[in-house]
Amino acid sequence: MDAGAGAQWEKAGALALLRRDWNRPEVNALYGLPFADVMLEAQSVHRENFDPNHVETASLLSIKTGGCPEDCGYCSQSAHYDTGLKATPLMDRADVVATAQRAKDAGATRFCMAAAWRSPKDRDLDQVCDMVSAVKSLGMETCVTLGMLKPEQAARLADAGLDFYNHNVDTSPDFYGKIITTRILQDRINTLAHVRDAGIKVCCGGIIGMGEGVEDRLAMLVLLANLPSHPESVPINLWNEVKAVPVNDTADRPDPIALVRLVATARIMMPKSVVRLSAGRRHMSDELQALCFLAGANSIFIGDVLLTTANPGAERDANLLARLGMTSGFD
Ligand code: SAM
Ligand code: DTB
Ligand code: SF4
Repeated sequence: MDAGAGAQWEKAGALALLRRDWNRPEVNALYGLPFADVMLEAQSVHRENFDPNHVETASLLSIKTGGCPEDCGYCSQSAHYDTGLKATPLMDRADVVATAQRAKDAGATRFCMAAAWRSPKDRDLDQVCDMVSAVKSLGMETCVTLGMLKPEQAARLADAGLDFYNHNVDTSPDFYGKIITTRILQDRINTLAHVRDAGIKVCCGGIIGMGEGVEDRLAMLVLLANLPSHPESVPINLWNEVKAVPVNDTADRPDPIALVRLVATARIMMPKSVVRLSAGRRHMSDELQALCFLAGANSIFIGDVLLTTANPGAERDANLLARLGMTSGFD
């Protein structure tokens, strides 16, 4: 490792500092280190902050599917594209709770409820708050992702006992307008601030493989790591194909080594955040996932489906974690 990288490690390793002043050149340099060096740094940071042999297991449920007024160019649920997805209304609380119980029995410790809304209506929020309280009483961590929130809506979710709110920045500031035109990045940042102010933990990350460059991926990490506080959870999604959405025209499956480098860089920049290898694991070999865990990824979604697209089944995941000697909610 060269002296410059060593200096960065000193800073990243001094955890009290939790740096939020990352700049692009130093992040480019970290990302571009020889593979063994960036991996060593990432693993060192990881071991200082987490059990490196443990992976968190979360489960997703789409509680309100499709018909979304936003035009996110990657998403099956946007009403702007003819993706063939059947829209369904907000689920009943009893069905959500039964699904959460099954997810818990199958090894999930966190239950994330997602709705295809630009922002929730107040009457919808009443129902979601009831779902949050009920799922929490099963002994699971709760997460919801409902689109943009007003400060009072975030406060109501906090009162219901919500643990995490997922709201992704999705990509770099420069690339944002190429994939979404119905909102701006600042809208996302405003909601993240309302969530924080309400005392809810933040889950915030993005998607790769939409045609963005490595520069965009690193700019996204800089954006995340320079937020007023690091998100407690950072999901890194590999774009899961959806037919008839604009991203098909630009999508480009990232080099697997580039994905591992990105995970390692995220781990170094946000040492105390849980980094989730989120959507797209069905496209990853066991070996690639193992490298991502070595690089500091320590959370996955389990179950056959994410929201509307496929995920590796529990059998494959449990088998992989067992071969790696990793503990999880499967145990
Ligand atoms: N409507 C809310 C929102 O956008 O915040 C919540 C649901 S939305 C489906 C949650 C996240 O899923 C998006 O921010 C995006 O990062 C991710 N996502 C959506 N479609 C995806 C896809 N095809 N592949 C990977 N990630 C995807
Ligand atoms: C996140 O970052 N990934 C999850 C969760 N947050 C809500 C969603 C992944 C969705 C993948 C596409 C689908 O299944 O529709
Ligand atoms: Fe709607 Fe969320 Fe899909 Fe965008 S990502 S279209 S906001 S459901």
